[in-house]
Amino acid sequence: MTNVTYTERAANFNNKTARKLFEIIEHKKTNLALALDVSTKQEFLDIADKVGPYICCLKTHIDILIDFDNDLIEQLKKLQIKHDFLIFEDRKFADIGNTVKNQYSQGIYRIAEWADIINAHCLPGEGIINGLKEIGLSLNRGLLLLAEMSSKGNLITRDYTNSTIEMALNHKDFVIGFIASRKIPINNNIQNDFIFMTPGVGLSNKEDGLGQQYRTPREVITESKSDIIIVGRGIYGSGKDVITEAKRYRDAGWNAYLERLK
Ligand code: 5FU
Repeated sequence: MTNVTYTERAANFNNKTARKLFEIIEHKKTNLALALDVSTKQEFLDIADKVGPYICCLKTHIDILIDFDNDLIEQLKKLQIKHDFLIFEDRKFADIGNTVKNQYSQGIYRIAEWADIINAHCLPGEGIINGLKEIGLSLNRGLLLLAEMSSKGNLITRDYTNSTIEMALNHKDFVIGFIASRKIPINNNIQNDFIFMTPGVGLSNKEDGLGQQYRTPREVITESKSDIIIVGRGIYGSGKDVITEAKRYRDAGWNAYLERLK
């Protein structure tokens, strides 16, 4: 089944963050996540405020910021309330359970305190999910597993993807979905119980010269049936007005979804 609405999908989840994400998508009519990979606090907050009305989720790489401080998080939380979006720290945890648990909750970033969603590679084994879950589950956070990547020549194989899905099935309370290029079929339509978020989305370029590969919102949402497009430089990297570009991707993503529903 591919013509299920976002609202209908929300009912498949017990996880509060997943339900909230679908609510926001339907309410704001946007399946666009902004990947805000800029290096100063001022630029970060400025773009987040401008683009906030058009996104369901703001994806961060908090360690890119050269002037990170606790005030940034306070300001970000205010923008989150003002514009109603979830925050996804794209930390890509990839270590043993005990280490990721500390990386998630401690250090200068204290990611668990402000990120609704985080992600992880399953390479180390299931302990990575257990470690993150010890911190995140009671906070109603959600975890995405990296089932596929957008970059050219990445080493993820079909078997690796399948093993990642197996691990997700054991932790449906905390694992809310996947980073993947498509909605990956799982037996008994279980794929509808997971959110699929896809990076490597662009309307102008096909690649970035450093391995990133871009597909259009239509390819990702209509053809590959993913749920959410993640767009970074397509919005803030062209020198054009970020609001205009955000609306362009919002419209392209939503129209691609409506086309899929037909
Ligand atoms: F897991 C992944 C992946 O497979 N590809 C990605 O591009 C994550 N990303 C992130 O999405 C990457 O780290 C960037 O933050 C973002 C894409 O940004 P772009 O500017 O749209 O290329």
